[in-house]
Amino acid sequence: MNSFEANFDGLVGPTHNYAGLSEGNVASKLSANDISSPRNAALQGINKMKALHDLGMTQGVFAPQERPDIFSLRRLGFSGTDANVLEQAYKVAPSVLSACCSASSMWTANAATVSPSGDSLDGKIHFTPANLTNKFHRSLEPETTGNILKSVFNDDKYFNHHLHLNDNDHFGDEGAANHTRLCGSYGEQGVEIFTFGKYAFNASMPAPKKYPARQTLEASQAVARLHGLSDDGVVYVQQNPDVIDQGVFHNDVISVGNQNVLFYHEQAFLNTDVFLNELSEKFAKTSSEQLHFIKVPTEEVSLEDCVKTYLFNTQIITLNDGTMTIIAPMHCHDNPRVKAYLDKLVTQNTPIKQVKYFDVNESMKNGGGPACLRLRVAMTQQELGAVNQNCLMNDELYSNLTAWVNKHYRDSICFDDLRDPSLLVESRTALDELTQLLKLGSVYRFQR
Ligand code: SUG
Repeated sequence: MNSFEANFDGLVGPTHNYAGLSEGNVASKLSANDISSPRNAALQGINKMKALHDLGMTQGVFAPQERPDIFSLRRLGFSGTDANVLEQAYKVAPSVLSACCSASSMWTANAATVSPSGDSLDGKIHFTPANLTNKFHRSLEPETTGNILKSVFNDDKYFNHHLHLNDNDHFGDEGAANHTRLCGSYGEQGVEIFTFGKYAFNASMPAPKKYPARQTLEASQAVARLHGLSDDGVVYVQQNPDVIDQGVFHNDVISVGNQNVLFYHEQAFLNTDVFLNELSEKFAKTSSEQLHFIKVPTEEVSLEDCVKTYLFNTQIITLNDGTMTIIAPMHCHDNPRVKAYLDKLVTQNTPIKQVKYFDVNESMKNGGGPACLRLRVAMTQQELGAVNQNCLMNDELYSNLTAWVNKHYRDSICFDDLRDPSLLVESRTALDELTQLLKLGSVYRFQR
């Protein structure tokens, strides 16, 4: 295969905890203040990466961010030694402390939007880190995300890196969580689907009423401009505001695409017919493959079941034999209606032929399924050759990462642990070692 899709999964960081930080994300709110296991969370993620590698996929590893984010706490007025900073924040602003300790960068679907070289005017792969402005804890991520992306994709002959969009709700951008791409073969021009939650400059247009729309149309348009995408290579579609109000905070909780397949819930979009017509027309200009629109009706799987099981936060991957496999969380297996749907799906006339279930429960409890954990980068062999090879999963990296987690990560964390200065030291020691393992250079502030 000359072109393919690589998945870069976010490694869960050493401070992984449940802080209930994400209004609009049902699982995050439900798990607030539960005790987390950073070690299990990281191992679950690494095991998923290894399993995809074993399936013959190109699998990358994306480093976590430094947390506690002492630099942000100092910026917000806490001072003294690092231990004083943590203690003061714990006493007077516990919510700020939790936010500055979140390991949320593990959900790399939100790290950036990536456009492959087949789509861009200059023939390079484009990366724009997401500004994640809607949630304070996530808005701390883009700068370091940019550093890590530049270190992994470090060759300007092939890769073009942009600055994240302006940090303002008008340009709220959640990266690949609201972006999917249909194509014939991965290396050819495809059609990029940008899903948005609201219009930034027109309050009279439809928008959710209860929960925030995290992505604006204007942000999506800016990313498409930066990436040099042609009008024929882009479709914008608004997410149904009612589903956002029912807990579908990102589009990848309600639809997912791969090559010639779009798998979506019937309530996912506004003006679905107009959207699918435009998509079909544009797709037909780029590929002669037959398009498969797999629509899941509410009567078969309710919206509530989608949000609980993350049926659509699954990865659809193309194996080397050309068939597609769904990578699903165990929650889909354990829900009889969703399991029955998936059992039926693999017998039908679509490219999807099997489902594999994974335990990513530590991530699911914060609203992140298998697809949230990965950033997709469609690329050619040549482009892969220009990637930092130390970040690509193989048997050796798997055992090194497993040993690294077992050496540095705690078994459990609760809110009170976040003020512990030794957690900061442990976390920095671990990340410093990781940057050597992955040969990333000094991507963190504490290293500069
Ligand atoms: O941004 N949860 C993340 C989950 C992101 C899922 N990503 C995608 N759907 N692509 C979020 O809401 C919860 C953190 C906490 O509550 O401790 C959190 O940030």
